[in-house]
Amino acid sequence: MKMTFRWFGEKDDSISLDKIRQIPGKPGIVSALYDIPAGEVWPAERIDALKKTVEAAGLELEVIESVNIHDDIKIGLPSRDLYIGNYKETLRNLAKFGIKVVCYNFMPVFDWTRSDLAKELPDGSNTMSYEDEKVQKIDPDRIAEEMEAGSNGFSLPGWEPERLKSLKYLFEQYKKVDENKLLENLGYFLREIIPVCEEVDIKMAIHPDDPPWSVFGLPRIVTSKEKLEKIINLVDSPYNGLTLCSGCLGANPDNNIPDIVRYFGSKGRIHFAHVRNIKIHSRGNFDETSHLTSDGSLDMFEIMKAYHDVGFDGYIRPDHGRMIWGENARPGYGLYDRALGIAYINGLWEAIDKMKKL
Ligand code: DNO
Repeated sequence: MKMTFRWFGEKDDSISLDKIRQIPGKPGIVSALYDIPAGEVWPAERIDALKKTVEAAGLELEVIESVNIHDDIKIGLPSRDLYIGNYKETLRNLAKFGIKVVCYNFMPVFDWTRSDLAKELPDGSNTMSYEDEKVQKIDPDRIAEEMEAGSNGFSLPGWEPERLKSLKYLFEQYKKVDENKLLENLGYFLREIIPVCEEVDIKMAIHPDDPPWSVFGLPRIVTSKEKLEKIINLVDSPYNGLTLCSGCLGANPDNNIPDIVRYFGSKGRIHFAHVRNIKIHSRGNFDETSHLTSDGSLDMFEIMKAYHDVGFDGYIRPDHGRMIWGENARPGYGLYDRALGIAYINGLWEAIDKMKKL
């Protein structure tokens, strides 16, 4: 596995590359051009500049999270062809700078959703939390404001203001899109772009829906093993793969994460692993926790063992962490708890590796 760490760029991250370089094992960087609206081409010069900044700090950039998909593609409007054309051009530009994996999601309108971005835990740390009843009661028009209000002044990935300007219009458009239609539209998109990915050697890695059930009545199609299977079968190519996020899928206790890792890992379809632990209080209600097995509901040893057993050699990163030791950072993306997560994941991996050789 190749360890990485998500970074939001020089202007919009409280954590410098110099600090990331000191994390044990020196992880690679996962980043994006966060200011470019979904649907637009990423200019080569901007990608070049990002790559040079990362490399000047002695680090590598091979994974992009995310190149977001324009809603017209998800809805299946005639204008999708223009946006798919732009996506292909972005992929070609990224390939020129050695990008190997592109993470993306296919969630209608909103990316991930939480009811609280800084819930205080008994130990004084704070974390992101999800209560289904609270979320489903929020007027969708107001959810963007609520997320922004709790974001410590940082922009939140997937909640870029320009995406949220036309909420009413988008909700209207999605009335015509059920799960089957959304899957069909994903198939259309993948059939167009995967040949380009094969040509330029970039692997696509779809991220699960977070949470893995419908929010505000919008359709969701990346929520379970069965649905992931449908997605990888839309185009049978190793370039059509997954970002396997343990905390997203694991929020539904019906999803057995080690089994899902083994199944898709042995098919060579997991290109990017997000390792996150969560504590499920009851169905639909959970807090994000430290990565440690004993702090959450997921067995991180079993998850890492599954990755090891299938010979996982893709990219991996610690996912959201809590805010600890007084850090003021983008919710989920502080330095300390994620660095602890890396040390823990590496520790599990080394132990699993060496125990097998005894
Ligand atoms: C939030 C992230 C998501 C994720 C996208 C992938 O912290 O998990 O924004 O990056 O859904 O496209």
